Amino acid sequence: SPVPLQEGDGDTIVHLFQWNWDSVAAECADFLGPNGYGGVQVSPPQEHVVVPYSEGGNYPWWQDYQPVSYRIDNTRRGTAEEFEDMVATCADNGVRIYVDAVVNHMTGPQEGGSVGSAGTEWQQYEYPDLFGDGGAAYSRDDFGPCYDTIEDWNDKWQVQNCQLLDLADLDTGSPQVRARITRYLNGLVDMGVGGFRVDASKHVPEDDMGAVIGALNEVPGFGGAPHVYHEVYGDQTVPYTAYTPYGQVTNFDYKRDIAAGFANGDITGLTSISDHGGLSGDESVVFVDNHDTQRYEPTLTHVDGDRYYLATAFMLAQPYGTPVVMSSYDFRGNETEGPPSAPEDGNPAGWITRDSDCSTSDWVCEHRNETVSGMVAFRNAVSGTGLTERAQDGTARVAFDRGEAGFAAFNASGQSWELESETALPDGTYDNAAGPGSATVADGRVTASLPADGALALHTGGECEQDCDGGGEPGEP
Ligand code: LAG
Ligand code: CA
Repeated sequence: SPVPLQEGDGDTIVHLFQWNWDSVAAECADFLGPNGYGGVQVSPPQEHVVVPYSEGGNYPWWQDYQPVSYRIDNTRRGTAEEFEDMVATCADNGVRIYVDAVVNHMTGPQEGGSVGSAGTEWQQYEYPDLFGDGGAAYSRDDFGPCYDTIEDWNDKWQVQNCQLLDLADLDTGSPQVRARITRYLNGLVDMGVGGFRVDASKHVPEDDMGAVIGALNEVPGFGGAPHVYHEVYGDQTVPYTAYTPYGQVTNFDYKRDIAAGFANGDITGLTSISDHGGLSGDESVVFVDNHDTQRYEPTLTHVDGDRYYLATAFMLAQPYGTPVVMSSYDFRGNETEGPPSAPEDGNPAGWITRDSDCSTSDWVCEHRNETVSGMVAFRNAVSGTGLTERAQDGTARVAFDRGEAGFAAFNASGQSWELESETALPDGTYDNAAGPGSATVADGRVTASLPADGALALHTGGECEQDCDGGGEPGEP
């Protein structure tokens, strides 16, 4: 059965939303590997529809969620060769690639069909060449049994068999359909892809999902089964736990709790909760926002600045769940807007994604924020330890130990916090992994001043050797 990354590996995943393959590869080598990230969730790699116009959006990002075939060459993010190079380069740097696997459906109607990104001609319910070798197709009988839109979301049969957003719903009960999905996924695994974020899992009947996941090969290099997490908006009709036999699940209850808690300065309850949505931490993938919520329910995103990064730091500091850090491009308020594209580069249609560049405002690069990347190191240093709460002040301030390996404090308020707390961290002076400055532990106590919306995070291995980066708050006792 699928296993999460082993303890001691970095377990933090970053979703490099819409990054092209060359840019992901470069980021693995330049930043992610050296900073202790364990994985990258990439956008769907299979051939997709091309939608040249849509309510002001330019080739919307959501093209990728409408597969036309399972060919991985010539998507908006690059060629098959570039994809394979990326997987290898990331693996060399200890970073797993997680593919966003769209297996519930193919395309919407898109006004009667068209040509996909790799040139495949398609109609809704007719996809003539799934692997580019002329050997496998989907036709109308591979879909259904329901060909209508999901209308009653309280009816589990409809949710799993009818059409999400009018997208042609695959008959995943069919052995032939399962075999094709499995061929697609195992082709990626054999290439070294280390895991999957399964799109719209809730819309695939559990037994069908179990059959597909159970047929996955072992990952060369990393070893073991791929690490799988399912996208499930758990509710009373289809609970999260329906999918926990087949991997982890995206815990939207945790997301709501942490995003609202930090937005409202009400965070002290977040340290003690070991159950969000009826899931244990081992069963959960956790996040503050994702590519959908930052558009459709943006409680807390990079747009909110320090408070958002503080929430992300908290998620990384605490032990519940496997964290996914969102990394966005700036869609400037237009939720359909595609990623920055490069019509000039041998790309007449204009939908090939430009290389990511964190020094421009087009790419937000939340994962490079110093608080976030520092907390990835903190998380790796305290891996396997429990959480012991050490201090609270009102509802917006809390501090805790992670075993004897780390101490972290969070101030989700607009005023600075003069903190004095007990800690099990050994005496010494430590760099602040969550921001500028350093702090000293003496006689089992830490004293520091946390600025508004600031955090302090100290860990073993982060002792100041000769000079800490000095000055700056939070600072010396
Ligand atoms: C997901 N998880 O279960 C993705 O996280 C989410 O981003 C996907 O929706 C969805 N499931 C289907 O894979 C995205 C956009 C939708 C878009 C859809 C297909 O949020 O807006 O739908 O991808 O491209 C678009 C239009 C719809 C239309 C549909 C079919 O917005 O109005 O019905 O295409 O033509
Ligand atoms: Ca389905």
